[in-house]
Amino acid sequence: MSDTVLFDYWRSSASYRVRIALNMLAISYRSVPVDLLAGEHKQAEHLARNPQGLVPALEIDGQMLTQSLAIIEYLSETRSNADLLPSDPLGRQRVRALSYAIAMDIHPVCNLGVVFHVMQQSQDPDAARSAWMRKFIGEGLGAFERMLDGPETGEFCHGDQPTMADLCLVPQLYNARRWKVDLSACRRITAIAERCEALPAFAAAHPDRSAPASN
Ligand SMILES: N[C@@H](CCC(=O)N[C@@H](CS)C(=O)NCC(=O)O)C(=O)O
Repeated sequence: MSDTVLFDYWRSSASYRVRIALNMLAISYRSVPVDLLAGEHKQAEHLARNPQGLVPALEIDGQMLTQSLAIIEYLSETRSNADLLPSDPLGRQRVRALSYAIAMDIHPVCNLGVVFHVMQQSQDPDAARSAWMRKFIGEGLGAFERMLDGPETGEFCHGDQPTMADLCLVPQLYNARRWKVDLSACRRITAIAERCEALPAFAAAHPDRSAPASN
């Protein structure tokens, strides 16, 4: 069997999602850092892995895969021990809706390239970045909290075991804390995240576990 290699960046939330999935499915892998701050993701070596110039990229089963949610769904479909998506269509729809609310609505507007652009337009780049992050993460997680207001929510976002939605939520919450987003109205989110963070697969994927020594 070929080596599984994750090309990632320690603080990338899309990479963090995939690290959790690999850990949950007990897939051993090697991590190759792609330094976003040094622009390595836009260099030819990484563009050959992912023409979008984004992380993560996962080399597995002799293929190079991109897009974190598509990777998670692939792993779910090909690994017999995987149950990251529910077996019923309505359950899958809900887990995807929760996942997309983060990965397609909150995450893209808070991406490095977007935020650097916002900073360039401002006289006070750091303040502009903090205000931007707090607005979009705060509003997005507020909506996510309301999406969890239903009987399908259990110990985790959907039922009583972690699904792809939890794999999206925990990295997004890491970012929310980093930017000091007010989470006082997000009780369900914080309780679910606490349960997730206690699980070894989530703990081992935390950015602090792969942070470079200088951080
Ligand atoms: N939809 C993609 C998003 C990937 C993505 O945006 N990755 C970020 C890090 S979390 C990145 O590479 N950003 C580099 C940039 O914005 O220049 C996925 O889920 O894999």
